[in-house]
Parts: sequence; structure tokens; C-alpha cells
Amino acid sequence: MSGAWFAETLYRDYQQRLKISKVLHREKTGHQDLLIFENPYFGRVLALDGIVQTTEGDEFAYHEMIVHVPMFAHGKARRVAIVGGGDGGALEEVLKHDVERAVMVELDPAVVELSRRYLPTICGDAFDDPRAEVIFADGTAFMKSCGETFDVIIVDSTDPLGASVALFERPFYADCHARLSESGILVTQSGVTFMQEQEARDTYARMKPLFADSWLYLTQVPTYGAGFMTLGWGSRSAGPRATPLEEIERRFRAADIETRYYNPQAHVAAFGLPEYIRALMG
Ligand code: AG3
Repeated sequence: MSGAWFAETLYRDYQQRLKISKVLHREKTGHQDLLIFENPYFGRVLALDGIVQTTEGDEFAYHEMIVHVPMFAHGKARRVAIVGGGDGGALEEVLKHDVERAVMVELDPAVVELSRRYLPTICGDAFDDPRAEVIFADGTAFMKSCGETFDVIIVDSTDPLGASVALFERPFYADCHARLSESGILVTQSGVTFMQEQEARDTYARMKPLFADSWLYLTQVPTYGAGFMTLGWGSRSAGPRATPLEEIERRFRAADIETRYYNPQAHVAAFGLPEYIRALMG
């Protein structure tokens, strides 16, 4: 396999390639084509249906931002749901907070099983934590019928292709909204904006009528390529996004969490959008 390259198939006119130094696992899971390989620079890489989901080298830029921004903005989230996120990276970050329950609803059991086996540096011991519960189900069906309330809901999904399409649609956002507690927050993966403009536009337009506050915020994940990724933000009250820097700093210090991307300054700055993104919000 030496000399082989993984060529991502996400975009029509732009492609990133990662050298494969070793294939660790390849499987058609029944839901998707799963590949775990080793790259000399990024370490182990998880790809689903030809698209990079996470790597040991840069997972922190995604998982810390999709988790710590809503968690510290909320300030006292005790019950958290993750939709998708089978690699356990988001779950691990959630469990660094003082939560009482973290439910992860993942469609594909193989992603969890293989991430536990091959990506322990990403999920840590998250799956063994007594506060964590993993439910193998369709996230849309779960949010429609679960009857539970959450302070933070994190949608750590694949791109809107196949089974994930429904996770980007209004009925799902409405069900999430109904499951949130009083100042609850929904965050969603909404694509690399420069390449996936429509995704950011749709996310914002669909959340806006449902939530007291909706917005997009930024992270930059090297192996997602082509610039900033935006994360969708919907919250049942206007408070969390407006939390002053000093208060975020106080919460961050109190939580004593070690990070490599997230910090209170980066948190506040993430809501400051470049004009080409701002323009998509109308
Ligand atoms: N989920 C988001 C992957 C997006 C990759 N696509 C892209 N470059 N637009 C990642 C799952 C990690 N837990």
C-alpha cells in the first residue's frame, strides 16, 4: 500500500489527497463504506463514503469547538445529547464537563466499534464512562419520540448526503428545539462554507424561525480543507451567545479543561463571521 493515496470525493472541482502509509481497516458496514488508514502527518484517519471525518492530528479543532462553545455558553448544561458522532470525539469532550448524562445517538454501530478499536486517542475512555449512554438509532426518530429534555444538543453528522440529509432539515431542527430545556442550545455541523455555501445558508434559514437566537460560528479544521467550517447555532434564549468574555473565562477556569483550539477568546471570536459568510445569512 506504500505510495497509495486517499483521494477525497466530496467536491466536484476540488479534491484533497492524503498519503496512505497503512490501511488499518476497510469495511462496507451496511450503512456506509468505512476506511481507517494511517497518514504520516495526521496519524490515523477515519473516512466514511470517501470523505474524511476525523484524524488524530486535527480532531481537536472540530470536537473542541462543536462541544465547548455551547457548553461554556450555556454554563450549566447537565444533560447533553449528541446525534451522530460515532467516533466518540465529541462525547469525550462533553464528558470533560460536569454533566449528569450524555446520550449519543448513532446510526451505525460499526463506527463506534471500530473507533473504539482503532481511534482510542480520539474517543479516550468516553464509551466506558457511566454518564454516557450510546443508543444505536436514527437521530431524527430519536428526537421525535424520546420525551427527554436536554440542555445542549450537538449534531455531529456527516455531510448532507444519504441518511444524513434529514439531519439538515427543518422538521429535525423543530424536534430538537422541542427537546431543549429553557436556555438550551442546538449546534450542528454545517459544512465548509466556501465549498458548501448552500449548507450554511439552509442551516441558518431553517433554524432562524424556530429559535430565539440563531447564528453560525467558525472553526478551522485542516483536513476538511478549503477554509472555515461553520457550525449552526440555535438557542432557546438570546442569553448564551451574548455571554461576556469575562464570564466565559470564569467558567473555563473553573472547569479546568485542557484544550488545543478552544479558549475563551477563540470562543467569542468564533461568532465574528467573515463577510462572505455573513452575506449568506441575508
Ligand atoms: N463530521 C463532519 C465531517 C465533515 C467533513 N466534510 C467536509 N469536509 N465538509 C465529523 C465527524 C467527527 N466526529
